[in-house]
Amino acid sequence: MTRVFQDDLASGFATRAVHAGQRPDEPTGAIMTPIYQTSTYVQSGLGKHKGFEYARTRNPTRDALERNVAALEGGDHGFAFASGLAATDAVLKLLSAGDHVICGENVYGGTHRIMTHVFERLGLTFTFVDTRDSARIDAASTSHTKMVFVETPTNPMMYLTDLQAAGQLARDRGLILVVDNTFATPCFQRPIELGAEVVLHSTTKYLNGHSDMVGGVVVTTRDDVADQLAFMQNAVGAVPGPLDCWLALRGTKTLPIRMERHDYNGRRIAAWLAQHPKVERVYYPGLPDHPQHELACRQMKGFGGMISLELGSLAKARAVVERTRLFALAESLGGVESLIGHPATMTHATVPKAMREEMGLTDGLVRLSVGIEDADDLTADLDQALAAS
Ligand code: P1T
Repeated sequence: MTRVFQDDLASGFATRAVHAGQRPDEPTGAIMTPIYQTSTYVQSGLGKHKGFEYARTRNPTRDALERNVAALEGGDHGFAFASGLAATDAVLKLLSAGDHVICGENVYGGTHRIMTHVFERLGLTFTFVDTRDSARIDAASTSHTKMVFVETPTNPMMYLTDLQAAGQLARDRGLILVVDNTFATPCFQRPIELGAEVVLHSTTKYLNGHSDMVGGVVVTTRDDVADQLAFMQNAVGAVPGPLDCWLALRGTKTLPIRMERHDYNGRRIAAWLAQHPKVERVYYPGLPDHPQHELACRQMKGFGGMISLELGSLAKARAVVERTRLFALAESLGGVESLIGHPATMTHATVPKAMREEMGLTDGLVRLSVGIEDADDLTADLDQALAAS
């Protein structure tokens, strides 16, 4: 199990991003955590080792990443996994057959899929509710409910959950509140400070920030949950390799300055899109007319680079996503480069159409992951693509 270095928690966020969880390498003084590319560790005698026995169980590069992200989130323990979905898998394995989970109705399509196509078959039950209204969490709770799982802002509708209200509700009912903080990142939102006990990420996205690895991480404040996650990480084995941990760790060092730029570009492009005649609606919590803008200002320090827009039809959406040049048509998000996607046929294709439409995820919806390029170049690219729609 990887516990944060307590003294790291005393420093500011940007300092933590660069240093937390890392100390110069003992034998060499290397300032950067080495990539410990090894599967096992020599033992000097039976039961005599340096805390590392086998690399599924522990790896020093992974330890550094786990401590770093745990410190950024203000948690006590971190666990890295081979993907964001492997992290979600480990979190759901805290539960047993018969347990009930209340999940936000809008989550990443793969999150909905692992719940309904994998864990439902194994005996967990799920109720998907619109957690923009926290009273619905309360209403869905039964004597079997153990966990509340939310994304905020959601992928791709940018809906928010009031984390303080959800945290209070979860505490009152003895439920674990799990927050997927992939979109906001700890730079802009710290769910643990608002009442969550478990935070998870696809590190593939903003934490890595360079679209060059796939990974996930779970952070918790609870020692009992940490014990179970450490057990699961070792017993199931969905662990990331040391190179991927190193890439994610390199990414988190620049998280604050990247997020500042994603946020600057995101605000500018959202405001520009909002006045564009071809755009029916823009979903971005930083816009004053986002229905939860006031909540966004309260629980987030910035709004980031994720924007969704409604163009009115599949044909119009196709015209735009196939015509942008700087915005590359691709799955994923959170990298320095701008991406454009069509959630209904890409990231959320496995979510039943009726459920997609219920939450506003129409065939005309397009999602942008705004990178850190020049905002003027990005708007020019969108302008020429929208002209064709
Ligand atoms: O792709 P993976 O690292 O397994 O992460 C899954 C995941 C979890 N949570 C959120 C909020 C996500 O957005 C994702 C992955 N999302 C995409 C690949 C996407 O394009 O939306």
